[in-house]
Amino acid sequence: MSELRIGLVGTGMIGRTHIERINNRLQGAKVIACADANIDFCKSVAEKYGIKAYDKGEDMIASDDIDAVIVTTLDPFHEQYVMAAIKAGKYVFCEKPLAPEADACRRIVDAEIAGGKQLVQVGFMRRYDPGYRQLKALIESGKYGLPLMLHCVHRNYDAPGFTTSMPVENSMIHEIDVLRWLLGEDYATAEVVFPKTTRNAENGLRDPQIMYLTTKSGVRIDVESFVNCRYGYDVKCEVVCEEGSLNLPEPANAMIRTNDSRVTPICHDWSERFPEAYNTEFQEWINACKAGRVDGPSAWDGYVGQVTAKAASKARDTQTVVNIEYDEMPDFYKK
Ligand code: ISE
Repeated sequence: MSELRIGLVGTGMIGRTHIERINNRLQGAKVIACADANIDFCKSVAEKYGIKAYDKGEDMIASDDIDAVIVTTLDPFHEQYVMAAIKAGKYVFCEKPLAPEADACRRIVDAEIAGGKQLVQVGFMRRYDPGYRQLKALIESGKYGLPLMLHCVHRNYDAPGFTTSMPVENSMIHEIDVLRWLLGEDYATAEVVFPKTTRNAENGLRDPQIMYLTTKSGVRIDVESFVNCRYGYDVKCEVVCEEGSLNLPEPANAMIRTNDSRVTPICHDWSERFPEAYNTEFQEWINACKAGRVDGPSAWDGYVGQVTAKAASKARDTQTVVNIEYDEMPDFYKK
């Protein structure tokens, strides 16, 4: 296959950044069509990029012109388009979460297994960030002993429209996935506590929140989510091992001396903080599709992430520690 022909469904902000990235910066693929229920907007996006517009995602996915699919619709619509791609036997990249409910993720897993071929990748892009990759290599080197505790922070400048469930299900879902990948093990329990709420939180949102996870082997993790921190986008991760502490690198920004101060700017949002992760994520996905395999976060990872997020949500709503129960991992996903 010379160039992978991609159809993208859901032309919102993240979908458009993926078209831009694939068509203008990456190698070996082009987004050649897009679909959106809002057909007028979809047509304007298609015109901008010189690609074809469809009003029905399913028609685009079934078309012989399309080799692979990207799903960037609103979360509740992910399942239907991922299922359509599985039915058509096409590789499909679905933005996180795979689906808002764990049952829907399990249905996708079952459909993929029934189809007999791994096709689904979930957009957990932190696994592609060079800093997290360094942390994983350091942990796996064994030089610092076993990880014992992780202290993590995930702050957004603001988060208009956020409700109390979203810090877990929309923001810390990234930590849920990337920390499980870093440590190579599943979680056992979840708890979520509320510090004092900021006066910048609107409509009853509880912000900040602290999520505690323990892994099956007993590693203890705390993740602070503060979605209205009002100073920028800040992500931290410290892995405390038996003989060393491993810290996620900060993006390298030049220090400026100005106005009687030394200032090192930090990012404003995720698109500034993780551009390299997105580039690598999509380049590797394109390469893998062309080589006929999935090597990124799988539908199973999407299912595990959602089961964990739901347990953490239950822990938050009941203010108890919740045991996390996963189905047994099917052989299909064992590497
Ligand atoms: C958003 O959906 C993301 O994926 C960002 O990485 C996260 O920081 C933000 O809180 C989410 O709303």
